[in-house]
Amino acid sequence: MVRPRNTAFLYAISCVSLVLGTWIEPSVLDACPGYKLTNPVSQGAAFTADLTLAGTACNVFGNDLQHLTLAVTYETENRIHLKITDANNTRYEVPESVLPRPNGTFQGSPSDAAIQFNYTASPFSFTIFRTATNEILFTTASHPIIFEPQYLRVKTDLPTNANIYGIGEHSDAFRLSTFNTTRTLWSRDAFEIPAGTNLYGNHPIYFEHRTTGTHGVFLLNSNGMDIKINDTDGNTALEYNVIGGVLDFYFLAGSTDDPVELSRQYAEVIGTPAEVPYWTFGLHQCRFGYTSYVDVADVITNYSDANIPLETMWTDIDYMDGRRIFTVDPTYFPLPRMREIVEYLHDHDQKYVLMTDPAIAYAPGEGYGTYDRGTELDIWLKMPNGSAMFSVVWPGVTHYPDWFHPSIQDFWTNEFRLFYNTTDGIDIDGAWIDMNEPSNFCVLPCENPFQQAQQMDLPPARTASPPNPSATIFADSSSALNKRSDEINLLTPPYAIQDAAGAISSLTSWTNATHANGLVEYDTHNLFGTMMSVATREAMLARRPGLRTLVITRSTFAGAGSHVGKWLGDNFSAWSEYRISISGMLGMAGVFQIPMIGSDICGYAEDTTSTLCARWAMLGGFYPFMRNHNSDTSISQEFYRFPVAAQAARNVLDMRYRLMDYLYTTFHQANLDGSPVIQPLWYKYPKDTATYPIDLQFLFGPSILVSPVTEENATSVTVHMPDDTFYDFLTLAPFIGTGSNVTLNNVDFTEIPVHIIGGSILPLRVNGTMTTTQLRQTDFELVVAPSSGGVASGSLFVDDGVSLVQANGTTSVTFEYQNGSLNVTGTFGFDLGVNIADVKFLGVEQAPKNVSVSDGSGQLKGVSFEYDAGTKVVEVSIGIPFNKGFEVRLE
Ligand code: MIG
Repeated sequence: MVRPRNTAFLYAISCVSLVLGTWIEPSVLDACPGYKLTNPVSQGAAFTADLTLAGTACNVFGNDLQHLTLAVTYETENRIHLKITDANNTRYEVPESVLPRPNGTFQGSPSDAAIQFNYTASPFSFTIFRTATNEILFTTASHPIIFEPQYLRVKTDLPTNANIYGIGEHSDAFRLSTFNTTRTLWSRDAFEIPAGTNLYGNHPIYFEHRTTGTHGVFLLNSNGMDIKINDTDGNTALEYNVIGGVLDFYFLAGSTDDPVELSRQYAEVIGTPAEVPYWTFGLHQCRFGYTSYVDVADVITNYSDANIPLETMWTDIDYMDGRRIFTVDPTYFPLPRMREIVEYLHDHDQKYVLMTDPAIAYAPGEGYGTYDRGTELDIWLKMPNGSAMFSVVWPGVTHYPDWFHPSIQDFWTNEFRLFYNTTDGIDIDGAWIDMNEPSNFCVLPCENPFQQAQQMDLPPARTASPPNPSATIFADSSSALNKRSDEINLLTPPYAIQDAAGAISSLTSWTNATHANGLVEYDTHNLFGTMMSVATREAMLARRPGLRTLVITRSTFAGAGSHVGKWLGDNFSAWSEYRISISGMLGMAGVFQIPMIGSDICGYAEDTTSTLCARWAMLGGFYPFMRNHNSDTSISQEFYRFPVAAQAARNVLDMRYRLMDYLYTTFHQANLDGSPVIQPLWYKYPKDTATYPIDLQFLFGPSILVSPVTEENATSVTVHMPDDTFYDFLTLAPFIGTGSNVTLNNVDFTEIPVHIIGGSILPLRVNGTMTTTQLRQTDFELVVAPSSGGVASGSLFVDDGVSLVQANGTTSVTFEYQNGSLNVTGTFGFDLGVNIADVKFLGVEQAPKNVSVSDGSGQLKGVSFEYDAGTKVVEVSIGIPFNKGFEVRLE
């Protein structure tokens, strides 16, 4: 395959020798002495003790620490915090500034808590068990704890065939295999997101589901680690192998019957997701390789011409001058033209997002303001000798900003303000941040970054002919912490994690690089992306005070979702990648609390096909973050390039637009309490064992089941329909699930099977619009989809969609349906300014004789209704302003 050198180069770096990490006989580790517990002190919800090495040190990867301390706190009824640290020395811990800890002490007695801690003193081991069932959820009884300077090991037994989810970021099945699975957590620029390898983000949390309940285990640790799950001779176990920090566990009880409770409990620890602006749920279009502002303008126009609602246009690093951040290329992306694009977009209620990378070009004496100001403030990540670390990224030789530097926020905010402003800059609406693992093209030993940059032709020269500077680009406006002692090896630690890039400094920052506060990259590497995320969000908020923003990042750590959204990185255009994107989304939105998530629609690397792109448009219509993005060397794939994909996009965007307030309400709930925006089927049907491995169907919010076609050329899909009542989203006809597989046939390339789950009431917009601004001016219609028991409920949250603190008031509506009567109640503090057009009652067996509608002021006259015996739908036309409660009765 012949490819331009940059991409070829990326392939090369992604294929660097796969280092297998350190392998050691499990029996050697199990022969370690472990610890002996003494001085136990119990005080209400808190327990502390000393741990002393219980025999001859095994010194597998360094010397066993002699003295540890154990602290166990019941923080809430559902959460136990267990921490084991060095008794004599302060060790690195994830700074509170990056991940603030929850506080709280459970006021009841431990036996009243949902889960309890128990221990054996000698040799020391502990168990966490569920009070209601006495089941052991976590136990170290069979495997000694090992605590060495650069190697921590904790191993718990699991049930055979345990259902384990999480421990990402990964591109494997959502339910992790219990055979020979190693999840390495170490941020990596992972081109083509290979299965079984460490990817961009790090989330050391797992959910374990049993028919008897769901619980979670979070290890708050940012050091590199391998988490291994294996079944040896029928004994399944999960083992943490961590190369630094402390053992800081949060055990979450979850629930015996509602897995979603566990999501909420995890959010109590790491924070609930940030609210995003309403407009961010529209379609985003991007690609790497738009050659000039003309390409960008054309895409905007072409979407409009194709009648596909494009909400947000993006531009990748192409716009930069020599790929330097906060600059524009004077010929290909000159500032006046960029401003013209922004003005055009804003005039049409559309948005613009630009890429900002972390690495800053090394450019002394060249008048590059960003470099000069950074140097002046000395905000660079440093080598142990105090000099700024060099890396090689797109602009050539670069420095990385030190996100722990006391001046970094001021610097970053100022750069954003200087470049991304309304007066003489580019007034972006959202920020896209990439390469923040951080990625480095410099290949170890990286002795001469200058030479490497030159060999790689960085920054690359432009090959397209320059646009005509005087031509018009828009025809008309028709549409729409702690220093390390010397014996610590920061570059090649004794236990080698299975980093697919090789050595832990390979293709990233040197792990001995030092931050302004003395912390080393060895400990904080996995935090780089999240820290850049927070700084970027702050910079964006400072530009438009009081308004929410959108920041989409590639690298994340636990807690990132409270600040930003994420995309799933460099996938490629293949059906397997289309399928695995669902698992990726389930991980991020379902477990890791990063609901603003999506995968590059139609595929990033390689060439898409019309049918893949069509199917992916529809699947992407049910990603919370819906963006079509493409690599620089792939064929064009904007939806309008293929008639079938264009129609698919129009169809799914209509569904998505109608559902947008439902999605927005779901996000609002997530922001309030961590309720998941995207769910695996088993969250809803926890006793249905057939749902446990499913990761090709998913719930979009609490009430919508999406079952995409998953095979190339197929127009049917065999899916699991739980024992419940469903309704087709488009025909509204009932579908009775029996807890078995069903084949859905005749699913055209422009269709996607979507069902409403019985028991729901959906507030839909009637739509017919090209932007979310227009959408918000269209009426609502309610769809009442009763359960088999004849009841349904739902809710709606509306505010201005943009202000941080709901400055213009809020409207919260509750819908309840039973005994043929729909009750709508709520507070209407935000003026919706639209009507309730109609209410549709689904699954009605017989035509009602009469339908009455009343609001506070009495019965409405002249209400008409229609019954469709085929679909069993009663449609009641209403047409009253949606500014107060009302009742609809089928009689
Ligand atoms: O080295 O900015 O994942 O979305 O198009 C590649 C160019 C750098 C990687 C991102 C991809 C983006 C590309 N970037």
